Amino acid sequence: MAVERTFSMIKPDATRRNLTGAIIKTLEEAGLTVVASKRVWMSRREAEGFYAVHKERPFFGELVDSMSSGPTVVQVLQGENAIAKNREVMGATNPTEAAEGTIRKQFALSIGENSVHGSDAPETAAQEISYWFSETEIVG
Ligand code: DAT
Ligand code: MG
Repeated sequence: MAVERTFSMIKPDATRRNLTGAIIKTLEEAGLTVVASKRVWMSRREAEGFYAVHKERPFFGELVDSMSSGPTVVQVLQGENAIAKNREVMGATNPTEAAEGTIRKQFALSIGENSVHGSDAPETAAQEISYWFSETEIVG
């Protein structure tokens, strides 16, 4: 296994319920280190750009509305196998299918308001990190 970086986001449904600390605690307990972090209230345009891969999906409008509805915390996580590890700790997209102890099982409200985002592969991790952070903002 190699030390990797991945992109993570705490979504508006979670910041609104004051779950930022609880989510970061779960990530840290899984061995992931926060090496960059900032609070961002994204515009609709930023949300559309970030989720462009989903633009043809029926839920795209709802997704953009929800992601631009309040503050998010965007972060870079670092650790052994960080991309897969973060996906594991997040749990399945649909919280009813998420495993016990995962962030989505504990905190998600629905498939749309599922509290966290995490990159799914090395290419998307690199793209998503550079969408929100410059190299100088990442302190490993
Ligand atoms: P993930 O966030 O687990 O990578 P994804 O990339 O398939 O899942 O979808 C991105 C986000 O879009 C997801 O976190 C919540 C929203 N979404 C996905 N499927 C949805 C659906 N059927 N209805 C409403 N929102 C959905
Ligand atoms: Mg995804």
